[in-house]
Amino acid sequence: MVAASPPVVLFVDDEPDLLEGVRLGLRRQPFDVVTTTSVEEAFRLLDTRPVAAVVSDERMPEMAGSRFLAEVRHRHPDVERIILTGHASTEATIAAINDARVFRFLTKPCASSDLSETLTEALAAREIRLAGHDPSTVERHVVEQLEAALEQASIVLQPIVDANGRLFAHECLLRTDHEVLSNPTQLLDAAVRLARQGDVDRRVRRHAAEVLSTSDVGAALFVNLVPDSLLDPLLHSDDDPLAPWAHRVVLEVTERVDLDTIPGVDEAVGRLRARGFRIALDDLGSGFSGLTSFARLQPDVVKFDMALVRGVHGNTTRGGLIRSMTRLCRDMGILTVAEGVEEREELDEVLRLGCDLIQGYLIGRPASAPSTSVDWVR
Ligand code: G
Ligand code: MN
Repeated sequence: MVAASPPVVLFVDDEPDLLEGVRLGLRRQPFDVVTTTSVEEAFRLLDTRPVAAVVSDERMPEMAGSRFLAEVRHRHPDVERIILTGHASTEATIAAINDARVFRFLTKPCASSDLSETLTEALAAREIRLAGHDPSTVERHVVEQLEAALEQASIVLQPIVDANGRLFAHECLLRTDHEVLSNPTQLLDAAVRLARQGDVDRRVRRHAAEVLSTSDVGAALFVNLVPDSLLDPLLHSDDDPLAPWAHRVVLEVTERVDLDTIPGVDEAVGRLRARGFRIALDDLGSGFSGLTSFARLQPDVVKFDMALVRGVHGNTTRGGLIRSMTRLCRDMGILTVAEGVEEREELDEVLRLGCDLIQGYLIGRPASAPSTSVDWVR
């Protein structure tokens, strides 16, 4: 067997003297130290070399270290992150923990022994974390398949109408006809396995922005996000493709994921709202963390899962749940959507129960272009 090459640790700091000290202090450690004074160069190195951990200064001329590390987390989720700073402001600390999820927050001056101890721990933690799903051990062709599927993935649009049958909005849905990853669920599963969900969502947001700039979709466009993407630094910046359209975008977060597993989610949702985005709780009633997520997100829109809508006209429990939720939502100024409406009876019943908006095959199927008229059968 060929011995594995030592892990690479990248140091980013605008003080060349500090970097020189680090190189000296760590020269006997079982990892390769690479240094740079520039964030731009750091990204280039990360793209071209198999870096295992990044240690970054907080105050740098190009961008805050915590922001840089948050970006590293999204572009290279398997790279361990550590902050080394002389000025630990509360704001920087919060960003380092919530957005960059650093392994450790070190303060200057930091002894070489502390530094090497921290790095040893970080690299060991990384080994354990990757043992389950290390992209380098995943067969190369899975990565290639994901990339090919992502490349040719597109979005389709499904109309959402109001109680009078007027077009209100569309929901963006991912589509793929890749030969292996042939449906969105397979594509998303592969993305999760390779820690690339963020890439999928970014791609959808790019398509969504294109749709908004070229077609009439109604008052709003609903865009699904995996909950982790709520923390994507790009989404919180003016560079996100959806940034100019925020006031017309409703970000859908599914109740199927426990928000407790995403630290800092409340604060992130608050910042997204401040940017103009509205938040929808998707799939409510599918039987996961529903009411907990409801209280947590305080959504602008609630979407009842099709499991709740199916056969609602003949089921008093489902009907009762929808009735009380629509009442509560109305009192709280939250819009309600009934999803997956397929039958005329379901439509009549959800409207009677007070749903504001309707989506489903009965109204319109997902299609590559937005609907200009809908099949309204009242
Ligand atoms: O989780 P979310 O609600 O975003 O999922 C929407 C999915 O439901 C899409 O894949 C869409 O094609 C599908 N869908 C939309 N309307 C209907 C419907 O009326 N019936 C069924 N069975 N599926 C639907
Ligand atoms: Mn949805």
